Amino acid sequence: MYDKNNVFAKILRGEIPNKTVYSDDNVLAFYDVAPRARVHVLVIPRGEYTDIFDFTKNAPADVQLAFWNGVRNTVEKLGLRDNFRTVANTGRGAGQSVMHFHIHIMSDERFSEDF
Ligand code: DGP
Repeated sequence: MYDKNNVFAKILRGEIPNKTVYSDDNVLAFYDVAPRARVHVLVIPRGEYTDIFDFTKNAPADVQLAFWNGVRNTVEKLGLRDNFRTVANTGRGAGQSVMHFHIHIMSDERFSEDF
């Protein structure tokens, strides 16, 4: 069940400050407070969804489309067109610590040498 007191809900309500990268009616993207890459940004829907299962099962199709458009707009704004990773940790066991659906966008010069 969605907890309205999770930190991202507080960020969406303006109760906790954030460094915004991109914002629109459906999406907020902001820098991760504990970056694990040269660029580390989180993209979240404004609606109340706990994880990727909840979001893809219960969010209306237009909201889901708007979310992915927001992800792309964020990537374009960061200038990361061909050098980034996306991660959606799902469940405590997989390291999800904030139970509001979010996508990590991470980029580091080393990525191009990894593959
Ligand atoms: P996850 O482990 O996938 O649930 O990722 C949650 C991320 O949220 C984690 O990388 C740290 C970040 N985070 C937690 N609290 C805050 C906060 O108050 N502000 C910001 N900008 N990021 C936060």
